[in-house]
Order: sequence, then C-alpha cells, then structure tokens
Amino acid sequence: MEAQPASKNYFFGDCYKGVFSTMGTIFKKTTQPIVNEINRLKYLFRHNIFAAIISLICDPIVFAIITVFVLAVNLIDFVVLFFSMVVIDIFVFTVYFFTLCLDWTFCLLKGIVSHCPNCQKKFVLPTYICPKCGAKHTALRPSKYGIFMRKCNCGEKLPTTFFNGRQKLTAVCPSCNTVLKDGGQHIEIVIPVVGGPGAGKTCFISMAILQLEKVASKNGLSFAYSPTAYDDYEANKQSLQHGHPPIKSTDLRLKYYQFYLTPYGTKLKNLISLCDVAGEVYDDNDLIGEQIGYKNANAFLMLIDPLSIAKFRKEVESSINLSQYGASEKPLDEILSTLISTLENMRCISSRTEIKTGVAVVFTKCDIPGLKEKIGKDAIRDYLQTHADASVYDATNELCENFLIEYEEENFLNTLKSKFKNIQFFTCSALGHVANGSAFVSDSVEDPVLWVIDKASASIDLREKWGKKL
Ligand SMILES: Nc1nc2c(ncn2[C@@H]2O[C@H](COP(=O)(O)OP(=O)(O)OP(=O)(O)O)[C@@H](O)[C@H]2O)c(=O)[nH]1
Ligand SMILES: [Mg+2]
Ligand SMILES: [Zn+2]
Ligand SMILES: [Zn+2]
Repeated sequence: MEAQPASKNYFFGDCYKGVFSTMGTIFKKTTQPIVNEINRLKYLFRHNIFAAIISLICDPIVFAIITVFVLAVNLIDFVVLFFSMVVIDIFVFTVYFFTLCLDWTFCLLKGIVSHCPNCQKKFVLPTYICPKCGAKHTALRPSKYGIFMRKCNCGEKLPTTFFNGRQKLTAVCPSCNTVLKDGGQHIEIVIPVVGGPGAGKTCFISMAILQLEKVASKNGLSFAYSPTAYDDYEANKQSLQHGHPPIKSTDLRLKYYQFYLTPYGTKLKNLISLCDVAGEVYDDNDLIGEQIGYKNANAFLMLIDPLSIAKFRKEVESSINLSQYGASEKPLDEILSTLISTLENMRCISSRTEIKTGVAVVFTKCDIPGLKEKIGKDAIRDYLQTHADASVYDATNELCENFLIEYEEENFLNTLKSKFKNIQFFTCSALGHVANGSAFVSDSVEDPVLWVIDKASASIDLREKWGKKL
C-alpha cells in the first residue's frame, strides 16, 4: 500500500516498541542486585583482597540464589509478555482481516463501483480528502494506519469503511481528482450510446431521460437527474421542449449524462450514465481508442437511423425531405466494426470471443412515413395477430431482423448476432415529428434504456414489464 498521510496504528507499530522496552526495563531492574554484587566484589579486590576472598568463599550461595531468582523472574516476564503479545496480535489481526474482508465483500456483493465522468476510469475505492487539512488518502480502508478509523497527520480521525461513514467524506477520482458522487458509495452503470453523426444520439438521450422521469414510478423506481459539470441536459431539454433539435455534438470524448434510478425501498443508489459523443469519433480509430468508457461499459445502446441504410434511404428520398430528418450517412456496418475492434483491443479479447455486454439495438426516427407499417407499432400488432405465443419483444426482433435483411444489411446483422450474446431490438422515435415549431413528443424511448439497465443492474428487476426475467 502506498504510504498514507496518517500515523501508524498503535497495535501495528508502537505496541511492539512498548512491549520490548517494558521487557528491557524489567530485565535491567531485576539484574541490578547481580550487577551491584559484581561491582562490590570488584571494589573489594582492588582495595581489600583478603575481604574479597572471604566474601567469595561465603557468598556464592546467596549469589546463586539471587541469580536463579533473577533469571526466573525474567523468564516468567518473557513468557507472559510473549504470550499476551501473541494473543493481542491474533485478536488485532482477526479484527483487521474481518473488517477488511467485510468492506470488500460488501463492495463486491453490492457491485459498488465508480466511473469517473471525466477520465472514464473505473475503480472501487476512490481517493478520500481529509476534511480538515485536505490531505489525499489514496487507500482509506482497514490497514496498519487503523482498523475502523485512521488518524490523519493533521489529527483528524477518518472512518475507513462504508459501515462507519467513509462515504461522508469527499471522494475524488484517483486518476484525475474529479469529485465523485455519494462518496463513491453507489452502483454505477455506464451505457455508451453508439451511432454515427446525425444518428439521433443526443435527441434520444435527452428525450429518454425526460421520459424516464415520467415512467420511473410506474416501474417501482425512484428517479433523480444528477447533473455533471460537463453535460448539456438542461440546454437540450429546453430546446427540445420548444421544438428545436439540440445542436450537433462536437465533443470528441464521451459525455456522461447521469441520473439515479433506484428501486423503492433500496438504500444503495444506482447511478446510471448515458454517454454521448460526436459521431465523428467513429471515423478515427485513435480517437475512439482513447475512450476507455467503452471498455468499462455495462451495456450499449446502438442507435440505427433508418436513413443510414442506403436502400431504404433511396426508397424514401423522393417522398420525404431527408434534411428534415437529419439523415445520417455513416453505414451501419462501419460503426459496428469500429465498436467491435475497439472493444477487442481494450478488453484484450480475440475476434472469435463473444461479447457478453448487453446491446439494445434501437431503430430511432420511426416517425419517418412508412416505418410504422414495417417495424413500428402497426407491424408489431399485425405480427402478434398471427403469432399468438410471441411477445412484443419477440415480434420486434423478428421484424427488425427481417427489415435489415430486406434492405441489404445482412452483413451488419450477422456480425452483430455473432459477436454479441445479448441483443434486443427496439423501435422508437425520439422526437415524434420533424421540427415544425411545436414541442417534440417522444415515443417508446424509455424501453431500450430500461432494458439495458435491467440487464446490467442486480437490484432492478422489471420482469413484469418484459413478461420474463432478463
Ligand atoms: N423526425 C425525427 N428526426 C430526428 C429524430 N431524432 C433525431 N432526429 C433528427 O436527427 C438530427 C440529428 O440528431 P442528433 O441527436 O443531434 O444526432 P447525433 O447522433 O447526436 O449526431 P452527432 O451529434 O453529430 O453525433 C436532429 O437534428 C433531428 O433533426 C427523431 O426521432 N425523429
Ligand atoms: Mg449529438
Ligand atoms: Zn478521473
Ligand atoms: Zn488531515
């Protein structure tokens, strides 16, 4: 463990010094009569050799008794101190080990983890700041500096576990010092939203968060938006509510939009991050390779702008104004292969290894005329009429896969299905209509977000919504 700005605990340092100095003092005191006797004899030899010889003849019994007594006292002292030291040691180390394990097990079982919204790193134990002197404690856990509490160099006592209040201290990222929420005591779920320029990521994220706020309670969840210094949620929300789409993203680093979504009655909060980025990042392998948020992601939301499918775009371009729908031109399979190679590099996995992270594949902009009948609500209703056993989600999968095959995106579909183990298709419209001055009204944007959250979270279980346990 890195040296900490704290003093060592008594039982891990000064305790032994004390025991050894006590043993030394007892030894010194008890052997004093022997030393005195030797000094007396030395004196006699120098000044009165006759008296010295008499003393040597008469005193050996007394001398022997004193020596045996002294040795016995020291032996008893040594045995008592040694065994009490062993007992204290065993006790202290048991308490230390138990507390350390309890703290780690609590974090592990509950899935306590933090992701830095700035440098994107993931860690269980943040750095804690001493409230009195501002010193950084990089390993505030049970240790030689203290089992339950540690004393900072300034004298302030700091709790070393979540059980006795470590989370009340200010926690910062160990890598870039960004202040973290909840003192690091939360379950954090990070979900990058994947899609090319203009795919509809920013619209989707903003409208999904707005919608989640409305539907959370129906699903037994409490919702609270938690802004970071870097997000544009308020600005996007304002413009969307006034009928203006958000401005094009320019951030070449993942931007975390964070909110709490926690089942009622659960103390430990789920902090969810939907991560946005400018779609241009997918054009540059170096740039995307710097976004370690992908490596640490708990799930992915992959957005499909139907207009990025060349054959479909061609089919509708004469009947709609493509620019009104902000048509994305980046081919789907290029985005997918960039995502896959990024994950393979970051997670050090081979091209044949399946990725277990859940993916919701979301057809957005489904207000485009004609889509409702192909993959949207009308198509699902018709499908269910002829497939009585299928669920809405089975129907969506089947219809979306057929759509991709029909519009010559089989390559994309095959790669997706062969690489990712957990896939569910969704259809939605983030805006509900093209910009016409009236407020946008989203349709079904919350479902894919809830699906990936349910997949990734141990505490959120929406089986009633899906009709099965995910
Ligand atoms: N009709 C309709 N248009 C949409 C919808 N979602 C997005 N758009 C349009 O698509 C455009 C691009 O959406 P954004 O959310 O900014 O796309 P993005 O993926 O964030 O794009 P970058 O920031 O460039 O990466 C918007 O300006 C809207 O015009 C939708 O659900 N329906
Ligand atoms: Mg954007
Ligand atoms: Zn950081
Ligand atoms: Zn301090």
